[in-house]
Amino acid sequence: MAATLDDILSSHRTGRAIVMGILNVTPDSFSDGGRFLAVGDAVAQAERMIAEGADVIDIGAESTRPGGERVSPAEQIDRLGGILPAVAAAGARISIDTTNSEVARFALDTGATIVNDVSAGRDDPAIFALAAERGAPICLMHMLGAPKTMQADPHYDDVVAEVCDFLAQRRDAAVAAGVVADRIILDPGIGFGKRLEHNLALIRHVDRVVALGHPVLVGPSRKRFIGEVTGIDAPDRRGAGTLAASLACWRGGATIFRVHDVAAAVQAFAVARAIESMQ
Ligand code: HH2
Repeated sequence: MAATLDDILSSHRTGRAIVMGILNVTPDSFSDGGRFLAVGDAVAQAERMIAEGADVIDIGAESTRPGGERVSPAEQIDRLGGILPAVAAAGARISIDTTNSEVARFALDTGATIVNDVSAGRDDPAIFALAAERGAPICLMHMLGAPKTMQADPHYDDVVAEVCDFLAQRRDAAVAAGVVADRIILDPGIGFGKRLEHNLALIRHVDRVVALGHPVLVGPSRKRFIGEVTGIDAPDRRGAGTLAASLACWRGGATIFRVHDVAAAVQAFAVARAIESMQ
């Protein structure tokens, strides 16, 4: 059974792993860019991920890959227009991966129920008021700088402490704008303005993000740090590394996993959960 909104928002207390399948309606995403731009292809991919056990489908119309170009709200809405209602009609719970309140509003009006904002409300502060008005859960992610420049020369004195401080500040800003604290999800932002050692430290110590008291989402899927550890260049061959990183995060208390390969994640968490339930 796919998770309910309550299951998702209480997952940090229950330990239930929530699998979020990625649907990028973009020409340029680093792993699946250009594959799901047509309505039929996007809906078929969403249906496949639902059948494989996805709890949420995260739909985005703007790539946030390092060096990526911005996409206007009108263009994002145009890309999402035919696809969002069709994916909603297929029975999926949808989160909208955008930093723009107009795009988020359009998505909430046409079938999305969760907002996934990789800028944590910095790109467009009106996104907080929107989430508050609709009672929509919102994911706030850490990013150093912006996608265009974030990998230029990322530096931290203490990456885990700095990411936690940032997330606590953005959480407080969202609450000040009217978002109910229980509806806030936090994400350390794997790959967003981070070198290999920063990504590994955040995964190793994700329990400190969890200690902020919110469900924690992680998105290690197929990312470059897996290639840096293993020497595997092709993103779609980084599935095993994705699972290793996801399971490490789950042991640290993160519970929401944004992945390209839903079937593999569902299988891995079923086994991990069965082991964990033994006395
Ligand atoms: N990563 C990406 C996009 N959105 N959202 C959250 N909350 N956390 C993440 O780690 C995250 C995210 C980047 O991955 P992808 O969508 O596969 O690629 P692209 O940005 O090139 O579309």
